Amino acid sequence: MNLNIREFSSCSDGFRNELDTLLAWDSVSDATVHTTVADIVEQVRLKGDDAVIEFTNRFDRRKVALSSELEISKEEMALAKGRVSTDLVVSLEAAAKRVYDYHVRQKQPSWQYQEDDGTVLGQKVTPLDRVGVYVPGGKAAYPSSVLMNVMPAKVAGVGEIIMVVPTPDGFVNDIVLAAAYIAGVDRVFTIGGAQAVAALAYGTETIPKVDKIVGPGNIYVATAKKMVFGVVGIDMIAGPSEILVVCDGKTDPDWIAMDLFSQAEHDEDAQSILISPDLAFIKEVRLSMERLIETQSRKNIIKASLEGRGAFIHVKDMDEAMDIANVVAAEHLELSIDEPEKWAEKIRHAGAIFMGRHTPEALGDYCAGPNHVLPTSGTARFSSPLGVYDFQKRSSMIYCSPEGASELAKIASPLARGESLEAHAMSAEYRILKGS
Ligand code: HSO
Ligand code: ZN
Repeated sequence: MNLNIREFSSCSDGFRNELDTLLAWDSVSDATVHTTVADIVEQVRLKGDDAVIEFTNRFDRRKVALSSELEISKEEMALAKGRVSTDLVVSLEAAAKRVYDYHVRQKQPSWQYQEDDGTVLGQKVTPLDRVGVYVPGGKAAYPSSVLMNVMPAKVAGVGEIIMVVPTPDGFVNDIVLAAAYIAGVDRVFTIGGAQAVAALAYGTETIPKVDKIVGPGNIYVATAKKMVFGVVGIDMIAGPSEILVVCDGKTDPDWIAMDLFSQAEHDEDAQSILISPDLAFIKEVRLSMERLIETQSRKNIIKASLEGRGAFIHVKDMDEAMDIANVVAAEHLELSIDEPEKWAEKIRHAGAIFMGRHTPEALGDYCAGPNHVLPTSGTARFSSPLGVYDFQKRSSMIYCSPEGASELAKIASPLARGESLEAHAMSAEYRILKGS
């Protein structure tokens, strides 16, 4: 199949403009969606379960009468797991364990230090009490995402994990429930869309109010998450998946073609880019893609994604490849090159870095251990993969000794008076030890 994928050269005039156009992505700014979502959120906030049931019946074409029908029990989850093939359960369990083991290393303990006069300062780290995990239904229902969202919360010690997953037409995804069971989700509700986000944010008679909502969703879910931010915490607003492969031309072109496909098959808006200093290699990868796409069950999505947002970029050398990779700040960056450790030192912006020729993104998506919930659309410039730290919060701790308080008060008092805050000044001055 002929694939009409853009090709750029970094030395051409206007390359930077072309790159900016290629990378441009407007995530959540649709005004009509905004109005619709605002209405749904408001109704759920005011009417609770009644509104959730009404929207669920309307949007998911269900016939729920009682709110109790919205919950899936632990027993039902276990039964769903029983219906999933043994191979798949074994893989889910192995992946869950690896993801858990990786995230355990991220857990941050409380810390403190003592000053010479006995004053103790520190930070107390506490897991969130209750978290909501949004799992999309339909075409992007990924059991692997259940593991990736839930395991770090588990490691952090979150008190209760509530999962919401829409079941359009009543269709329940057994693999998603099996993953939830394996990951240790506490409660599951079959609701989705903006109504699920609002229910988690404000709580209803049936759906418990959570402290933070994580997990990917469509534009309605993303808009609702933005809207309830502040009432609850949210993880991030994820854009379409992206991969940037940097290859020196020495990897099998079929491997690179399939790595690019693996992102492109997610959806038509996904972005797959190859950067190489080897023009002949770019040609070979193009040929591999044109041959291999015929074998792909999702070839229409792959084609649309590659032709819409994909690109080949020819660069003069590896230094320039790294510079461009930093501009792209891709969600996934594959360094399919010699000495990836050396080159990775130059990378400042990427959600996840896949090192060497034997580390395709797909392994990270499922089971290597690191999280696959990653910053997209260039947000790797300022944000990080989902992790245990997203489910922990910190409180400052200050414990003054009498001597310490006395010395601090001498610093605080003039500062307070400088701000004309007399009560502050006096509160501090009361602690100054007599004769000091
Ligand atoms: N690549 C996706 C995650 C995923 N892949 C789930 C397969 N399943 C995140 O960008
Ligand atoms: Zn993926």
